[in-house]
Amino acid sequence: MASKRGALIVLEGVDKAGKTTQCKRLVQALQQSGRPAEVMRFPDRTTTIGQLISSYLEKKSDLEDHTVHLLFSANRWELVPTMKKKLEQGITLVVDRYAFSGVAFTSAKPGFCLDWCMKPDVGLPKPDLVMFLKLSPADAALRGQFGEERYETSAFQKVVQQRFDELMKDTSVNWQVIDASQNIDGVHNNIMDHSLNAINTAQNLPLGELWK
Ligand code: FDM
Repeated sequence: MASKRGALIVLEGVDKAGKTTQCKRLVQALQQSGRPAEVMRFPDRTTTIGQLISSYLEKKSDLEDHTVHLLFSANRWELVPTMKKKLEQGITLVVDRYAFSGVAFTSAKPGFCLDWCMKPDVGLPKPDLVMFLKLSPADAALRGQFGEERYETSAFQKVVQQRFDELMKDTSVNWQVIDASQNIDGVHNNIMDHSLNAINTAQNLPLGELWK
């Protein structure tokens, strides 16, 4: 009998919602309970494509808006063979941002629609669970200043949130909204509950294809 596959779990959310902290906490908790798990993040800045993206985000280079959108997508596609292999080996992947950030951020720019932005990511491995860490702009402001990278302004993040709201209407994706204004442990417990459910369900199902 083939061994059971791992689950593909994605964390999304606006800046300052605590995605990166919660991804690490989740992977640690899964490992401690005897479930193989690894963290991944997009953009993956370590690849050649990732380095182009990183330099763009750090404002060290400029790239045309369509071009950078396609690079973000290519950065996911180049990791797909690795992701599939790990999932087949029974490893649960906890992913910090995925195609949903890709669509929300580019479509927040003038002249871009959701539909065009989604196209390059159609057919990517479909997450078994996408948790959206929701934080009001007021609570985000209490957590300190935005950083220096591109997109880190409250006006842009507001439009990004609206685009995420549009994406969350899609019932073909298993969206769960998490109240990120709770303390770190409270958020973690919520995330752990949803993840254990997803892991149990996913092990008996084939991996899906996103937006197909
Ligand atoms: N981002 C992230 C995009 O614009 N498109 C994408 O496809 C992805 C995955 O890059 F501002 C944006 C979102 C964020 C930045 O920041 C990455 P972090 O701090 O590395 O998550």
